[in-house]
Amino acid sequence: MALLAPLLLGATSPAIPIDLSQLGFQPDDPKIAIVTIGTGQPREWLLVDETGKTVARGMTEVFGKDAASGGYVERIDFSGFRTPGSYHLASGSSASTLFEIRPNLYAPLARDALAFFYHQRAGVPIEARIVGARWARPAGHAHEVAKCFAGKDERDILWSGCPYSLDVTGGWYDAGDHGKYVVNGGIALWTLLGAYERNPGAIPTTNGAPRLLDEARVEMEFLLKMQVPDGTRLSLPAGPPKSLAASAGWRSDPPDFATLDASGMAHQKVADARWTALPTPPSADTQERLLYPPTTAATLNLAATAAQCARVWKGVDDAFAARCLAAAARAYAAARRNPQIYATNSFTGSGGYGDGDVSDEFYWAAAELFVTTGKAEYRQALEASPHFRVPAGEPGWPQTATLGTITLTTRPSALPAVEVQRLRAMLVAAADRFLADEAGNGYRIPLAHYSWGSNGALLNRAMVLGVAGDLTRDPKYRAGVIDAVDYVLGRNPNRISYVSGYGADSMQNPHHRFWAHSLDPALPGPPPGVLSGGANSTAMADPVAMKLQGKCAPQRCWADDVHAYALNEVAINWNAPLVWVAAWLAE
Ligand code: 9MR
Repeated sequence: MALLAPLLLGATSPAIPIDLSQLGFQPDDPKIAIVTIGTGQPREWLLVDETGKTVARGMTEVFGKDAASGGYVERIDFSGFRTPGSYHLASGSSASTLFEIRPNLYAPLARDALAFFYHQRAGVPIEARIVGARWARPAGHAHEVAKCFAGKDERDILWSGCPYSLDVTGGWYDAGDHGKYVVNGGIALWTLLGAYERNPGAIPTTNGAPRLLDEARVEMEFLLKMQVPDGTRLSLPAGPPKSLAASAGWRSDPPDFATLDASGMAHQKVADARWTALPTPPSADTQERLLYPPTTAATLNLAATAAQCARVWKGVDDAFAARCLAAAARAYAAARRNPQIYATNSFTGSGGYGDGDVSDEFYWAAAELFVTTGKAEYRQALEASPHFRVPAGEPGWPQTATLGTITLTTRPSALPAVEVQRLRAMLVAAADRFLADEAGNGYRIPLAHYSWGSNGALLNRAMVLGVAGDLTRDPKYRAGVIDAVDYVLGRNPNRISYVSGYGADSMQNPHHRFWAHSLDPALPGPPPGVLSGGANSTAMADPVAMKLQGKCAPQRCWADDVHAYALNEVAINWNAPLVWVAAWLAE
């Protein structure tokens, strides 16, 4: 006690922190903390309760020099200690802040992570009675009737537009910007609906906050509005990009335009004609809103989620389910008719979400449609897809095959049991590969690369680990999910909880046009439960990231700065797996 007192009170030189989840730990879960002042030899650690009594002790495990964090890493594993209470860890001159061991840690996180989607809603006021006065705001883009982009784009490509306007009011803003993108809306919606399909009671909401299904419906209704009316012929770049060089990817010059039947396709996005300044509350956006050309990828995002909608709302709202099914079938047929209409990276004012390989979107849509309808047409298509055989990978907006495989392996369908078993083994193998990545970094997380939205990637991996846990009942997958969530909540070399409002030191200044308190004190910071994109050492596009480039170890390439859009933006496709994973952990 006497020995530890100075550390606790900070009476001497400040102790070097011990990094751990700032939310704490559940009694029966693994409990890992990281010490970064290394001697090369295992050292004693102490777990100390609030009265100063040492309640557990052990020796650190030396990992050593860690390229991912740039530090010298030792681990404290106190998983065996299960008594609820408040504690801190100490080892040599290192100490942690106070943290809790207690049951039922994750339900509030799941609820707040879901509330993010309500905050991001377009077209409706965000009400004080639900979010509190601080985060209430008037509706943004309340009557969004948009025309198609027409004229010359940034690369001097001439677009002829379309003969209609669409009322696309509603849905969720994608991120810190006010774009509404069908690619990305799709995966985010699928993930929320997946949490619901897995456990309809997963997230009990309180205080009038929207229920999971009601929140998901907001985006589904929007995606349906983005569908091209029947009988529409449009001039679109059709076919593969002119340069097939892999390095050029979807950024290469588009192919020649052709006039084709675009009925049933989905527009890629509706967004501002020009980037708006920071901050711009949604209701203060005066930019023209435009529909951007339909793409095969967007069309398949609509087909997949509308097919999922058709089974989720069956028995809940049959008319809506039927509307979804019809839209899904139309979208899928439109994508088959126009299989190579890719987004071009040539419009300012919004993000690209360009994807030059839609084979995975085709597989995903076919899988969702097959599980919903049992139709042979969809079964043949998914079985003929390479994604039915190749190893499953990390889900993401450009890589949606694993979403289809999750649906095929966790929802009842007419797929033969032997195929379901084979696909389950494929998913479990993917989970095992993610777990294998833990050995490669000192903080022991199931991730090996830190690109734009790395926290979202990590949580998508955690979702796959959760599915593997469901399929196998092997506790190692829950341990992997905890590793991922602990990292996001503070067990990282930035010593930050990347989830606003969760932990003593949490993200405060996301790249967001409304939660931009650091730019305008009249605006709020982020509400609780919002996930920062996270460390990014590979696509350091923003001015803050550029300054860090070459100077940070991958996990440290991050800053809590409103201008750091490549490091500290928030997005629906990143918060969605946070919802999924927190709900899974809360069970
Ligand atoms: O999440 C997207 C990431 O994978 C891309 O590398 C990046 C650059 O194209 O764009 C990210 O998505 C952004 C989108 O384009 C616009 N809204 C904000 C998104 C998150 O930063």
